[in-house]
Amino acid sequence: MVTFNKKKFKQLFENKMYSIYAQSIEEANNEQLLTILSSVIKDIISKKWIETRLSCEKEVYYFSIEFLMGRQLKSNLLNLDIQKTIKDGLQEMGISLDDLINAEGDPALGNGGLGRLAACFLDSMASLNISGHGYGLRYKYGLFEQKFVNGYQVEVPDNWLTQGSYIWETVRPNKAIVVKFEGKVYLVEENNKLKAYHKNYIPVMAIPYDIPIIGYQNEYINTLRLFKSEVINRDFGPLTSNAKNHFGSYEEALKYKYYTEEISQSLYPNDSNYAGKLLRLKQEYFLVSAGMQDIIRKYKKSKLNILDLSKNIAIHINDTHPTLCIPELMRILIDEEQLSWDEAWCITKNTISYTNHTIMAEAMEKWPIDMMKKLLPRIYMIIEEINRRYVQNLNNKYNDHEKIKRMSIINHENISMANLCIVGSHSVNGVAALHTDLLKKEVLNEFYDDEPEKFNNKTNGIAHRRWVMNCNEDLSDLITDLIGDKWKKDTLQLKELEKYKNNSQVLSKLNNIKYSNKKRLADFISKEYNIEINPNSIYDVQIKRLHAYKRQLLNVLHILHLYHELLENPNFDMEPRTFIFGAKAAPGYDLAKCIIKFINSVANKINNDEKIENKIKVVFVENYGVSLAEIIIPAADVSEQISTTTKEASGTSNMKFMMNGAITLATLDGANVEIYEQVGDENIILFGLKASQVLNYNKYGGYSALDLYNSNRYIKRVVDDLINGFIPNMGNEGRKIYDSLITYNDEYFVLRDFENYIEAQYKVNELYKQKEKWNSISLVNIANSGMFSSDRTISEYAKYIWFKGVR
Ligand code: 73E
Repeated sequence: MVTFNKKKFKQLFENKMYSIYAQSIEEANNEQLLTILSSVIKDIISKKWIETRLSCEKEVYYFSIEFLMGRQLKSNLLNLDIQKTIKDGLQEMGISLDDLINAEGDPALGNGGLGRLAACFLDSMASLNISGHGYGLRYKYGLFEQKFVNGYQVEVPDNWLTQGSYIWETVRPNKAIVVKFEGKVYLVEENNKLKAYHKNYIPVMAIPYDIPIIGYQNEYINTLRLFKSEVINRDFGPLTSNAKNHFGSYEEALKYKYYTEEISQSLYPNDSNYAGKLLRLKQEYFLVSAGMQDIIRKYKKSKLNILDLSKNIAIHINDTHPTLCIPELMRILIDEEQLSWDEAWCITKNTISYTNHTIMAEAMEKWPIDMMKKLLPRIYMIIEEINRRYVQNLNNKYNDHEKIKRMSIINHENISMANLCIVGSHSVNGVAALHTDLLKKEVLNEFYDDEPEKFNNKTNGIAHRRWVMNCNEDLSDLITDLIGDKWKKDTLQLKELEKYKNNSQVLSKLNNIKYSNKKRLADFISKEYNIEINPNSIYDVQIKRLHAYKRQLLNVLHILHLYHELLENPNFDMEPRTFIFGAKAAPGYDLAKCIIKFINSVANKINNDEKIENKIKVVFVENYGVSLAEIIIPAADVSEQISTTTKEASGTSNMKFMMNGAITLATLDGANVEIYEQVGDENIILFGLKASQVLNYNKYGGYSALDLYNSNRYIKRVVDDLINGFIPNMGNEGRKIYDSLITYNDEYFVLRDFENYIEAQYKVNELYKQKEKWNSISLVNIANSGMFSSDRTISEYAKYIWFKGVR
């Protein structure tokens, strides 16, 4: 696409090296070479980037408190279609492209699925020629780096901006925006209208850092804009008259500097949990206000009518973290654009759409009224008025005081962000069919009954370019050899692969690719962890955040079960297995940390027990993240998707594994249900309680973990291992886990599903013995994974939410 060749590239590269570092290429280290390469690429794309920014189609803005982007170099080269030119050019200068690809840092500005989804969506929007841009925060510290010390998780700060800057970003101080916190709001009547004056606020500067998002071979480049918080004037110059003078003294000045910089200092390390901290609310408003003001400023420059905002712009909020987009847009339209309440409300609702990602009660954001009032006085007034009108409307419809209390945005001492989102947007979607069903029928049922037309499902998807084409090049080439390359832009074409499901030659090629990916991972694990694993063993993988509902505990209890079987009966028939875990626990999540210690201790015992002749190996990779996923997933045979049914809204690693040919071992939870629908009974291994059974237990009780423990000797055997000293080198972690199962009656039904899980695992074992059948199932999974591309997901968002009636 770009008119440029190897010779020109080398010239550009050399010149850049001189102008930036004033040194020869030979003297540069990998970090510098990478900086130069990214800078050359930014030069190449700059014209196209500007052109995309000036496009005049309807624009989408995706607000997310997390973007888990992963490394960018390889993906950018693929999307620009310049890998070969760059690789050869570098080689002639004595530089290895692969070394540079691996030298790139992996920005961890997200916790897990939610942040990674946002990154996949950016990739798909650009690749589908949608003018869709991300707004997020430029955290100085991303998700902590995980280390294991004696099997315990230890958190180390993730100082990812080692150079002070990120190679793909462009800072735009000229586009900085002021965000106002605290102070007092005065309502003054002027010309029969109430006007709001915000005085004595604390101003915080939002500095935009732009990252190009390059579409797949379509010359389309969008922007991820991340804001950094700073003092209002870098030189501490005079403030505007409205702002409180915070630098009366040196001490005050430093306090103010701390106040501002703290906001984008670090990512909250919680996944599916809500902490309720003031700083988090500051982060949320900072993101929202900076982004919203930026959008409106640009919109006004374009001279379009503000009353037509929703025709030209769609704003999407990724979970409730950016909910304040709703009152912030109201504030701008009323206070700054002088629109009436009704006009502003209509525009706001028609512009904003919302995705719900979880039904877990502990993740639901509720902000104390007092906190909101003090931090964001004008925003609080607006929320109050939204609520007053909404409750009035409900009162006209329903004669049920309790119901109205449950539905109102403000109740007791709190503001419910989910309720505000539903009321203030035109679309509410879940992230998998089952999840959306639960929203409609259970969690948000009263809202659904009230406004059914708002609710819809958009099953998640993944960027197949990163998760197959880039991380599994051999598989990608095989697919292209078999069915041509149309699948790269239309993954439903993968279905064509199914005709090879009985073709031994193709299946053998697939097998060889899996084997070489497994070998690559074995080499990596040997080098990094000094553990030797057998590439002919079954690679059984569970990689995701550590959470009780995801049930890594079920997995490790099954490993113990196998271990006992092997010890008791040396002829016990099992294929060699390598169990691979990767998971970070939130630093304050005690039970999760106990489970990490337990898995590490089990690994240590089993890996060093010669009696079992290497039949089982357990590897817990340290510091799991995007880059590790990229080498683990292509090597996986079994994809562990074993959450307690109803708890995992969708899951997305399940889709990545499937596209790479792993066989799913799953409960019928989240998007596993849809994977099952795609492949059918023969090509997935299911177990565990159904959603209706879990809901019944939750509503009516009737489950006793203790009874199960007492009546099932296999259950008793592994549960006792938690406390009887069988696993050495444990503190009281075993006891805590034991209590969660027995004393607190096993909230996530680990023991209830245990036997069924063992049976399912036995099926895995038996199937693997029939290697050709296994490979055939693997192929069928790849062939039916097309619907799980985020291109499909984004097309649906575009068609049914963002461009409804426009395109
Ligand atoms: O099931 C996943 C889902 O695949 C869900 O748990 C996750 O979102 C993924 C993408 O849709 C999720 N993360 C959060 N809530 N749901 C969350 C909550 C609070 C802070 C950070 C993330």
